[in-house]
Amino acid sequence: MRDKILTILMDNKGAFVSGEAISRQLGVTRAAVWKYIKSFQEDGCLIESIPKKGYRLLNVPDILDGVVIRHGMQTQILGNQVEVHRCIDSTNTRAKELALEGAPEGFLIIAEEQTIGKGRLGRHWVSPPGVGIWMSLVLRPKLYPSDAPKITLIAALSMVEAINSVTGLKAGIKWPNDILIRGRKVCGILTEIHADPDIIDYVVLGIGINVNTKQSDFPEALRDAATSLYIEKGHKITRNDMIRAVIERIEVNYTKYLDSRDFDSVLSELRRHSVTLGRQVKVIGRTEALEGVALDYAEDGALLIQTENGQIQKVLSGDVSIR
Ligand code: BT5
Repeated sequence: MRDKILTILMDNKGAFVSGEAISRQLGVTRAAVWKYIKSFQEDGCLIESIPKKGYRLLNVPDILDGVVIRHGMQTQILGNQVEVHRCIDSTNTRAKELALEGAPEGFLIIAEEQTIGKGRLGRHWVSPPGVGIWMSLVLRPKLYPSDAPKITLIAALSMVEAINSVTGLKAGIKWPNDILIRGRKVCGILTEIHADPDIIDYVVLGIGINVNTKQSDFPEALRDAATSLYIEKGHKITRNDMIRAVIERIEVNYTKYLDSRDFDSVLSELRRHSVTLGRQVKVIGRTEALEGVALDYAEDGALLIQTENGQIQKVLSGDVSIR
């Protein structure tokens, strides 16, 4: 009921809707409608209430909310179901739990705060309350497990596009999973998969974005390496809008790839937004470290490094530092 009433108010944002019309449409008493309106106001919604005219929604606070995110979202599959947490260990952990229980493709889990936010290889992802987007999507692509890294790259491309469309800022991709602005990390992606030998069962696509984080919200050790959209833009960004834009871009790029299986066009976009290619880099992989020039991407999205002796080496995963 809460969600339905909020949807009616948002459909009519800026205009009055009478309590009677809402109660008639939803088959509840006017007293019940009033109770919900009061609770929205307590949550920070600016709602005018005038006798004989009704209720007028003027502003919704930037508290993460499934109804607000889904309102006006242009997607078919992704984000049809949204689970929002005030505080959780990790949205990726929760997404894996839900995926194992059969959650459908597109199920979205978001949290205001994570206590055990995860990076790759057991690293910690700093996820303070109220200022970021910590979210995970359950995906079920019909792909070979070896194609999973492509999902990370498609998400990275979608992130750069969404940041640009919402803020006008130009972000770049540091292969494979970092989004940088002015050389500082604004977003990280953690893709985890569960698969049989020849087919993916599910992918959990975890995305962390520093949105309204102030410099002082970052732990000291991260202050030089991390940034946020707020720091770069100079004003706050509405997280609910940003989430909608990210999900929309992922759906476009993800379904386009799955339908066409044309990864080359993803690669050409990735090249345009890369901050890695053409640079002298050091890559620390699972088993070895390499230094050289990041030449290009291979057709599967791996990184091609030309080492000092002229050899070209293919790196499937690793941490890149730009020299
Ligand atoms: C990543 O790992 O960049 C993947 C981060 C994914 C986070 C999302 S949040 C929603 C979902 N649920 C989760 O539990 N995780 C995902 P990696 O490339 O390993 O980078 C980790 C490193 O980034 C850390 O060791 C720090 O140096 C740095 N770092 C940690 N928190 C950061 C932050 N908030 N902003 C920028 N850098 C950060």
